[in-house]
Amino acid sequence: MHLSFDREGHHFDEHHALRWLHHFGTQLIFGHLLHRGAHQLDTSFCRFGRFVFAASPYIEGIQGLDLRKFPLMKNGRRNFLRNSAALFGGLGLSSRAWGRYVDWTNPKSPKSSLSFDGAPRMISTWDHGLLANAAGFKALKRGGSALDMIEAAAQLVEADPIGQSVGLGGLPDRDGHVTLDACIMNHDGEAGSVCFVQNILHPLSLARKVMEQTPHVILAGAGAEKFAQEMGMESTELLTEASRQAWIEWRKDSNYAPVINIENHDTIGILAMDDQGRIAGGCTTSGLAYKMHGRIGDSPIIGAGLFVDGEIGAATATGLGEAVLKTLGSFLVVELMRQGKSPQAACEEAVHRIMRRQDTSDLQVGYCAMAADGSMGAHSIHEGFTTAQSQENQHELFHASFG
Ligand code: SD4
Repeated sequence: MHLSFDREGHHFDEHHALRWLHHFGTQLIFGHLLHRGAHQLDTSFCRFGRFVFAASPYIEGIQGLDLRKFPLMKNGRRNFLRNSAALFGGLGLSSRAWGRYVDWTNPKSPKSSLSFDGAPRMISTWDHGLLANAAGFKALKRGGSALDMIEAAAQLVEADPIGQSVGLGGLPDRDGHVTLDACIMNHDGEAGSVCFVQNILHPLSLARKVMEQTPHVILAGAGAEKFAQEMGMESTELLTEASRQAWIEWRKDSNYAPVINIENHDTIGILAMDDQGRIAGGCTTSGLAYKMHGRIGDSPIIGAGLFVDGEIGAATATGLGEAVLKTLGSFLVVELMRQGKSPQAACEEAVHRIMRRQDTSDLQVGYCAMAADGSMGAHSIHEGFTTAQSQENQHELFHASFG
């Protein structure tokens, strides 16, 4: 498959126009442009956003809609954020008017308002988790399982050319290659993973095929790509012009220094519980920008970037993969839950394990977890890590506790 892009790396066929509408609706829904925190869907703007979001599937066939002409989106994400903030400011809406801010670092702030009642739920890393969770719930509505929720959520973010840390449009390694890592696990502890794969639009789906259709757990590099071809997955150019330009700029100094919390938008780790109480998890990323060619992070490593034990719970990680790998972080979180810790306490302990062992002043790691009773938690080394927590009609963005 060949995709074409404009100068900013945007691809505007109907599919992508549709995703932009989803995106726009979601921006309006959650108002996360204005400040970090959680927002409930109870203002008229949010209702309008929900309308846009809900309506977008019905205009799936639109031809040639060029959202670049839409004033809020004219000059890419940063200006979209700025313009949106200006618009909302001009309308006299303060960030408080959007809803409730939940700050886990303040003991007086309410914790997640999601209490277990047998209802399906999701938790995903970073702001893009909100949109991903919504796609996950759509998959559930179509009769899908927790695994289908994970795959649908991941696919949405993987196909987004704007995000430069997952799938299409991901920032390349130092040699200019976009290389992807992803894994998936189900309730029964079955696992599949692909690492160091190129030209695959949906690496998490490929990981699922490894899990379901091979006797193996991990396929890497050319072997994984060959398997993708056998599975009918087309080869896709993932390096957008925007990411290529960023790489060219980086090469002037060639200074390898991972920027943490970049644009508050990073690798996506997703945990889902379906209506039968089955937990599944997935993690997908283009890894750290300008890494050495061949570098594999924590995200595709079972137990590091992701771990699921249907009886106990699940955890996923984001941040500097090397630190997560050395402590097998997600496995650690689940094992701490097995010992009786809440998801929140387990994430805190796993973060502290890293902090006790190395200087973390320039290093971010965040964990989020879901226990088998549906409770959730998240914690990171530094401020800035957000998680999206969702039930069917309730999506909230949480600013994780840290330190
Ligand atoms: C990696 N853990 O490749 C990934 C990157 C990431 O937030 O999650 N960044 O190391």
